[in-house]
Amino acid sequence: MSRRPKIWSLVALLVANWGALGAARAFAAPTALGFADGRAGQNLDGAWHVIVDPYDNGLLDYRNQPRPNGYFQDAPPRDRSDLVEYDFDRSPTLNVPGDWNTQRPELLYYEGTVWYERKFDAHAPAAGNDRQFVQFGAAAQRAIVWLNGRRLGEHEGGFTPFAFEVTGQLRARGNSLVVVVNNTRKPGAIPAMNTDWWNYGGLTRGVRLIETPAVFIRAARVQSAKSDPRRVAGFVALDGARGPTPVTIEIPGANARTTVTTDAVGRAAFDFAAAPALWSPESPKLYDVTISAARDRVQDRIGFRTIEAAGTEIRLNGRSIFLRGIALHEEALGRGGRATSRADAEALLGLAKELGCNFVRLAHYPHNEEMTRAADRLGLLVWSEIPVYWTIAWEDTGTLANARGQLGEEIARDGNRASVILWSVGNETPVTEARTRFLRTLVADARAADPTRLLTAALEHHPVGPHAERIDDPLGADLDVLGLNEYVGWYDGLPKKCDTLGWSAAYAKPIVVSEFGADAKAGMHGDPLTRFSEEYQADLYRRQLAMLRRVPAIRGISPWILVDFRSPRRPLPGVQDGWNRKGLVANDGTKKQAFGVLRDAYRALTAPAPP
Ligand code: GCB
Repeated sequence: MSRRPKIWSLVALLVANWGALGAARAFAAPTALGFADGRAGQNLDGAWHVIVDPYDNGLLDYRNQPRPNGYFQDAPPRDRSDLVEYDFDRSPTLNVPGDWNTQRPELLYYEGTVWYERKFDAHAPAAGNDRQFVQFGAAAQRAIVWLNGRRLGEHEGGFTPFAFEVTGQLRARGNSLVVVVNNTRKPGAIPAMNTDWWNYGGLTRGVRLIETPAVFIRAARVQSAKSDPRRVAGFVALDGARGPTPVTIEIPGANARTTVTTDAVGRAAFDFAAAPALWSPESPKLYDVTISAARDRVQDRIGFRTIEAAGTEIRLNGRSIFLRGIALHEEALGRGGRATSRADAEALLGLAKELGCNFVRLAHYPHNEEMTRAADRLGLLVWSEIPVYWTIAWEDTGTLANARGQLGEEIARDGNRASVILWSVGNETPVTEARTRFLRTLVADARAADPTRLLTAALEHHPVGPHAERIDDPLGADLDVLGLNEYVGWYDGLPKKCDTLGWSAAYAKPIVVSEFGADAKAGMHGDPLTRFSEEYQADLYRRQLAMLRRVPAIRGISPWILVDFRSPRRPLPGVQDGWNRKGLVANDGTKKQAFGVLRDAYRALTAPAPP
């Protein structure tokens, strides 16, 4: 199953000047390796040299023709007469992982191309490790990668990992790794032209060299069987196996193990008896799980739980639950910019815990892996999504391929996280036939890739009377949970509208109110009718919570949003200043009144019933 990225002609790529990366062919699987963190290798994070290249000069000459001697060559002048107009070694640096926007003031609004370069000596691989890969946590939004002047491949989609095999291509000394990253918004991309968040660009997640034996475990899913907490089921996929190969899956802490044999393409499914203590928000128990095959052995910390929808209930480990949630962006508390580290994840999710949450919506794209790993440890259930947001080029086959690629990579990366219970395929996408067809393809993909988790999307709804709204989106028929974003009291009337409004749905399924909210600038005060005051936001939360309590099918909420976040759509001077202020907490950590309103409501939900 050794997969090499499909090599396109550089000419085709460049003629379209990045446009080709939106096309279907981009997804010829520079597939990331599972279990990468535990593998031997070399961390390539830190200071990378960069060249900001708004005209794509490093790829194209003045006639817009591909340059054979582009920046990817990373070659010094041959002699003192040679004309070379770039020099990575003397160029400034940016930190990886990290967005470029918040590392240099002049890059805050930059949308375009930046070249990243790093030189490194390759360590000798550990005994028995014959293959090497370079793995990127994410490059926002698209990237082409070269090692020692040789093109490895490219990737589109700014929030999921990818890898290239580099076996036999590394030198002991002075390797040059060059990545050209571009974050230009495009109508055919995912997301497309318009979002309500910052278009952070760059190598926003870590870069590693990874070593493996010739035959290695590329991917595996080890989770509770769909409705049976006494069985563990999943699959394993080997890379490099020449024939049927035994694979052993062990959960020593639960005294359980099984051995299965892979088929001709290196895959095996398994389903074996095991009775681990179940993972839940109250008791987020994780087990060491070991998988071994041939000379390879990987380990992960995995929790076991079941998740099902039954009628209008969501059942965790067989018991009906209410999701006390909050939505958040992947933006670092206190400094803005992309959250990248374990500490960033724990700061954000720690605030959600303080609020009394058992659930978070990680909006609007796959967050970095530290987030879902921290959610596993902290006991937070997760809604995870891809950036199929607002208007997308629904008829474009390349766009669909891009969305399918991002969804597949997200599920592959986080399939072992007990915290993740919901995959969402779209956010507020206006209903048309083409849109619903597109989203149904994603639903079918997600079900095939992961038959155990629940599927959702933030759906459309319409008024059906002066005091009645209905979720009537046709995609609801295909989902397990109906996501609902509603802005009653902010974009839709004033907060008192909540007092008389009722909600219904065309499907007898659980509803999760995936957004409601109001902007408030921390420290700005007024009466409850004063827009942007803390009092307005707090009053809206009270009325919303009262309205939503009247709808029995609502089985969870994730109000918008935990922390204020940067958005180019929010210019109001002195109030927004480029930030969406719907946070319950300002980016500097200041809590607004509404934080207390929601915390008290969540406390009331978990308080023991009076005798
Ligand atoms: C929405 C979007 C979210 C926005 C929010 C807002 O419906 O899903 O991305 O940030 O509204 O604040 O307007």
